[in-house]
Amino acid sequence: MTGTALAGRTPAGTGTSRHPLSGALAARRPLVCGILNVTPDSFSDGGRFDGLDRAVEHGRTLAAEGADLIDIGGESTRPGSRPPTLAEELDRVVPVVEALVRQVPVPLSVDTSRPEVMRAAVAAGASMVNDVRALQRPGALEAAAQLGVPVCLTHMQRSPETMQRDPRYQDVVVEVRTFLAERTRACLDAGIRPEHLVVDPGFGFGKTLSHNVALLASLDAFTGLGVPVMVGLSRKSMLGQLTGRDVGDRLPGSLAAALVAVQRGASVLRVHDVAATRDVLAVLDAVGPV
Ligand code: YH5
Repeated sequence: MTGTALAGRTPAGTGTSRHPLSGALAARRPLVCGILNVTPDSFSDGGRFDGLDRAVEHGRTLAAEGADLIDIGGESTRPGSRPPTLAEELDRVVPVVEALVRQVPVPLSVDTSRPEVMRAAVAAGASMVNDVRALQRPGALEAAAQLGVPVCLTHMQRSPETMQRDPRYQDVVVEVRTFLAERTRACLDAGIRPEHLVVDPGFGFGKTLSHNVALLASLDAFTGLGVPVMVGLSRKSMLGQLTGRDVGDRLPGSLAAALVAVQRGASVLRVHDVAATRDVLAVLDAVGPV
């Protein structure tokens, strides 16, 4: 983990103020990123947060539970899902960012692959971009570089529509690490500051259970890239496959996965259950480094 990771909230490298995330990363404490889905079909909550008020209320809850940041997403990347139109995605995400930025003292991240949504969300107050397509869409890399905010790059094989149709790798850890190294290089070449980069192996994004388990077991392979590692394991199907539990009963599996991830070097945990995850980290912290 780099000491200055995620420093600098001010646009395009103009200012000297530090990103609110940088202190926690410098303190070597794993960060908890709360998930705020603003999709009508939001898989983990049955679409309960389809209205603006409910989404904002849930964001306030995540902050009150101790989230270090809140990731707001308007595209369902559930396997087989079809993407929203640009207008739909903007309509879902931007009002939530606008409202929440005034109500919570926590930095907001936008989970999007579209440059237009990145720009609109940052203009509305978001201070990080989380892109499961690792800034590969036309214009996304340039938009992120211009915005001057921290960026999370995630690995995905193919697209959400097709990614779970027979995913294959020669060596999943090597291939995902190589991809993330290439995208990190592309970001640096585009002028994104190294301390603004985070990488994520993309659990569930074009991976079988054995691919996901191999990535979790070898997570320390990604810390060698020299930037913080984020993981999104919370409630995912790999935990359903390992435990036999439906999505609503995956909290114990999610907490075990979070613990393993931190012990193998994860710096940011993207989770639904912020309070419970904080409890795991409190116990881990009392024991000290592995
Ligand atoms: C991620 O891993 N994932 S959206 C299926 C589930 C539960 C949750 C029911 N955005 C990631 O959260 N961003 C998403 O099973 C992400 N890393 C990063 N950086 C999918 C999701 C989910 C999918």
